[in-house]
Amino acid sequence: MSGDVLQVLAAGLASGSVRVVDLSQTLSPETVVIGLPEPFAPSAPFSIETLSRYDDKGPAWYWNNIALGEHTGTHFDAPIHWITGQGLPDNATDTIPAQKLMAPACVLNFTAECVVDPGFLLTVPHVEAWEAAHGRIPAGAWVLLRSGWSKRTGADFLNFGETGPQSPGPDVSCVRFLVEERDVAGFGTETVGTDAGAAHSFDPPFPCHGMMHGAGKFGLASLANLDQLPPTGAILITPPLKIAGGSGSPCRVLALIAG
Ligand code: 23J
Ligand code: MN
Repeated sequence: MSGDVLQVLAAGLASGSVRVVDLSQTLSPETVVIGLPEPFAPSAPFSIETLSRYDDKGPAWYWNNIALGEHTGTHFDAPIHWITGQGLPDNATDTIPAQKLMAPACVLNFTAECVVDPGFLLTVPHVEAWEAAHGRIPAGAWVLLRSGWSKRTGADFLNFGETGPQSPGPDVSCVRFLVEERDVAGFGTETVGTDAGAAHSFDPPFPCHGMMHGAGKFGLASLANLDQLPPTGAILITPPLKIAGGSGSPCRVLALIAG
């Protein structure tokens, strides 16, 4: 049975009827990292230094040293990232079961709303309206907020205003609903982190980190190409690097889509 499924998948990949969509941003020293206010520790930007490039440091080989924060660019948030998830079993990048790193995705498109309001908050009624059109979010599925944010570059990506960063994300009730009523795999977003830019002022603050990770659920940040995904039916492949005790890692997020 499962052999048939994989044969169908292999044939689909070979013929192109199953397509692989890359949901990752390119990592470079220009990759914008989250900016936390003092006294919080800043995350290092991505840096890269050539060791050798077919030269006297290595005549036949090219390679680089890289350095980066775990939460840089397109990345995966593990439950241990937040204090609420610190005591959970299998909560870090090296211990999350591999079986949990492939799951279906529901893509909620609120791009138009985010153009009008860059601080757009996803609410339970928004999710219910999406479900009325596309069906109930199944347990174990990713919920991805498609906002168009990945098209932003430079300062517009963090979008700092007078009250702090302005960027879309879920409100407190929506996160609680997705965790408690839908038992999602996690929440994914095109923005720098899973929480809305204004989430520092929510009650509780940073609900998408606190409540998702407290329930053993994951996050995906700085996703791209969500406009290439159907509302339902895509399968995401989201393995973080196997960092011992890691809180997350840059991730080459891939989506399989049919048709
Ligand atoms: C640390 C502190 C606050 C936030 C974050 C990290 C992230 O968004 C992240 O990348 O997990 S909001
Ligand atoms: Mn993160």
